[in-house]
Amino acid sequence: MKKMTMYMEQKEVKELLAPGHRACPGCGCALAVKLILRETGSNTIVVSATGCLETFTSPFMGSSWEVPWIHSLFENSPAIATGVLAALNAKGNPKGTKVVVISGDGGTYDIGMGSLSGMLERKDDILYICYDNEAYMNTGIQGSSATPFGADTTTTPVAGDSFGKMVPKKDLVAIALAHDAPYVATASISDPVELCKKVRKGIETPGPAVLLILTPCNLGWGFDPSETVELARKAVETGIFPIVEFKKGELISVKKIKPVPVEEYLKMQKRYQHLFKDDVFSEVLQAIQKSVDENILKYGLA
Ligand SMILES: Cc1ncc(C[n+]2csc(CCOP(=O)(O)OP(=O)(O)O)c2C)c(N)n1
Ligand code: SF4
Repeated sequence: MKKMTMYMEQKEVKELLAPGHRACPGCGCALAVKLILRETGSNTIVVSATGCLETFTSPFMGSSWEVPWIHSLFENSPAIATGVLAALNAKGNPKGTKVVVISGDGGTYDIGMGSLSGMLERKDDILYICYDNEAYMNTGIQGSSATPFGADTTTTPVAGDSFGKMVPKKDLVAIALAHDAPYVATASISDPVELCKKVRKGIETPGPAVLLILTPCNLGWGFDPSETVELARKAVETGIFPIVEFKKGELISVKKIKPVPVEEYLKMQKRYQHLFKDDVFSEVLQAIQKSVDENILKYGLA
């Protein structure tokens, strides 16, 4: 806490996500975006795809955005951002305005993946941020390809032979690295100082940067709104959400942990409750712990 206060004291904090928006209490995404905008400052144009963020910040006749903001289609926020950047550059971009995309995991891992791939290939100087709540929350908690193995959603239900999501989450970090993105990192709302530093680095890196932020959703994951930050912290401490940072393809930092069993994280959420109700799911639990152990080894987290 002391660390955060010191960091915040160094800068003038002007909230660029105005209060009064319609996010659920305890929404991890709302907290993340507030932090992101503190770091980007007002000389920024934000593009957001359809999703919870767009919906809760822009009800008809209102907006919580204190920066220029464009709502794109669900599938094309990176392409829109490229157009905004091209327009800025055509006018010489005299103020050095930055372009930032903030999209959900459905908009990123699934429907906008082709558009993101194009943006990364073009080497556009854009910071792409995915707020990852691990499902399509705005339309009723449908599973996305960011939904983790074993999680219960409305389209990966626990019924019959199904134990929830039956395939693992896609690896967005690996996908971004495969495009030679010069800056690729993950962050958690449980460490706002680090999150803000990574936003800054992403903005300052010439060319495209990709930042993946885990943003717990109390409605979709099933937990008390007071536990949002604690849950985000537990995701990091177990190793299920590794905090890593790559520059020009090289791993330059990881957040070291003393790993706690992943069950401590899973048990906090209703979307995993079925795994603890019947021994038949013990193999699923073991498989989740095994994949977490692989993360820990892969990145040298412990
Ligand atoms: C082409 C298209 N398909 C489907 C939709 C319906 N839709 C609107 S928001 C949304 C879910 C967005 O999910 P995500 O990107 O994960 O953001 P979240 O709602 O979780 O914040 C969907 C499916 C749409 N708007 N456009
Ligand atoms: S459904 Fe989830 S992501 Fe959407 S506003 Fe509520 S808490 Fe936030």
